[in-house]
Amino acid sequence: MSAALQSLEAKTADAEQELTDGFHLIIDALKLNDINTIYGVPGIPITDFGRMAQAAGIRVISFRHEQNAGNAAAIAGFLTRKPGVCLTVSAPGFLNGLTALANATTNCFPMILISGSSEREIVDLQQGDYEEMDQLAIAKPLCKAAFRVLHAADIGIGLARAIRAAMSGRPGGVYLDLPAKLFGQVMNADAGAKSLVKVIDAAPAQIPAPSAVKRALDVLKSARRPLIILGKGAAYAQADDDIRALVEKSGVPFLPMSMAKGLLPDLHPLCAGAARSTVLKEADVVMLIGARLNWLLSHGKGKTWGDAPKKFIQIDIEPKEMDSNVEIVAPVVGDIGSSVSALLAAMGSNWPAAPADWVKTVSSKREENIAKMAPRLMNNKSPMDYHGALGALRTIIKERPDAILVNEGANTLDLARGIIDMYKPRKRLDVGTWGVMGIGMGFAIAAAIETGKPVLAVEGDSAFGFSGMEVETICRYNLPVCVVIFNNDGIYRGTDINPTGGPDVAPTVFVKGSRYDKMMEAFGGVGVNATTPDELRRAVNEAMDSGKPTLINAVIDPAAGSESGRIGNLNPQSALKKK
Ligand SMILES: Cc1ncc(C[n+]2csc(CCOP(=O)(O)OP(=O)(O)O)c2C)c(N)n1
Ligand SMILES: [Mg+2]
Repeated sequence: MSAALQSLEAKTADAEQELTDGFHLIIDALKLNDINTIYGVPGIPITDFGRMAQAAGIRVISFRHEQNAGNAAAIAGFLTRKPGVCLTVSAPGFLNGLTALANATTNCFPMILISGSSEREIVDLQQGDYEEMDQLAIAKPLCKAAFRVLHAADIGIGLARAIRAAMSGRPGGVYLDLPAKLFGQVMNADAGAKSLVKVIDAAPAQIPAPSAVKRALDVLKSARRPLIILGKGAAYAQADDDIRALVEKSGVPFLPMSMAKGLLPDLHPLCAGAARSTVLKEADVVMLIGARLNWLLSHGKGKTWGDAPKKFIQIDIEPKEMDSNVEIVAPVVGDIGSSVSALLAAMGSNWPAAPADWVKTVSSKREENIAKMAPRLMNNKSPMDYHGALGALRTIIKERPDAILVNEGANTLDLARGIIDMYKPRKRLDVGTWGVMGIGMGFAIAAAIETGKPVLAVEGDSAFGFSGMEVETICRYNLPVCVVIFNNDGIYRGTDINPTGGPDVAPTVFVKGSRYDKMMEAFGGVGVNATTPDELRRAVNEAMDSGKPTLINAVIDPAAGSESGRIGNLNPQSALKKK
């Protein structure tokens, strides 16, 4: 062989070794940005990608339905302040993930939905490709940003844009469309490595203007009945020490929204959680920290807010949030961490304590309400009512404040929120802004994976049904998740009847006497049927001690609940007489 030919062969071999492709570039780009877990469901065109990602050391958690994988990614984003990634196949898998993406955006959780997609040439001519769908166009209105990558050389930039969009400003969901052809595209390995981007300072601090801080403090100082409302934005910010310092330095009673519970302990002397209606009605100055005046706060007006004139101070990273429902007299636009620390600094060392008579009014009301509830929580009825069962779970969380509580349902949600005190930040994960059913198992799985802490999922029997098949996933990964199903035979109550007397049951009623615990046993987990608070307490403690996947069927009196839990007033009423 001639020397020239030999050298040509060597060069060709080198060149082959120095190729990379779409599969590897996506994996390298994720790892470069410390994204080490993917939640998803395999299939064309992303099956091999999942295998390669696992081989490269990324944890790939496979679900039974993309909506649950998407919810897992979303709550991973909330817990870690890094975008959670959900990976799906094209059209139907993408659509299954989309509800979670939209929900993440509504709740301001950073998440990236990555979906494989079919051949652009065929999709765009609508020639009927395998799983044909213009996914980018469909995702766009439901998330913060949507991108498609067509060339391997753009993977680095594509992922960088997705990460920045998900995390910066108000966080939210991002869609990243990866057509099948992209995965196999090859390019020079060196050029590929150089094309990757490590995102620097993905959520840059947004410092509030000093004049805005001063204005806010002037309003707060003028208050006779001040109130601080903490939203899940405040929990997301992980500025726990400063938020606590702000509350304590000001001496102002605080009301935590559902997922902000535990930011300061619910038993803190300034917590107004058990005096909610009093403080909303009577406060004259309300400082919102990472909380929006949406339906959950009755839009800041109407009966809930009483007749006393109100002034609102609002701290939010999104300027458009200001004046969205009522006038905000002191907008503070900035990230929560920077804003709270600026407020603290500007308060100085001799900030006057909040008016003592107001603080006393709030704490008396709170003690009165807590005392009223106490005996109901100790009842040992069988079948259980909500209060008896939740009384048991409340003690368990008190003894295990590090456990994460996932919660969905109607009565099961509203009563658990009020009854189970939280002691630490970001330990309560629930249905959020939309009140969506179906977050349960996805949230529970991601909470266990991201934090390593035990998880207690308190689920209405209807709520559980939306993601129930994932108990197999919980068993497969042997996660320390204890699911308690409040089984009252249906939605709100199990007692409705079909007025026609026909064979179909009423639309809100399920099979009576169901044994959800047997589902868990089918996959090798522990199943328990609990009929009294004592049995329930014992079973949950055992599950939390052992860390074994457990499902407890808690038998609840079908007549115990009320229509829509606490929000029955939102149901439209017929003006016609009931027939
Ligand atoms: C995706 C979705 N579908 C439907 C609803 C309407 N919905 C609200 S609560 C609920 C279930 C309530 O029943 P359950 O979980 O058993 O709780 P319970 O009140 O019986 O304790 C439903 C279906 C919803 N919120 N989200
Ligand atoms: Mg129910």
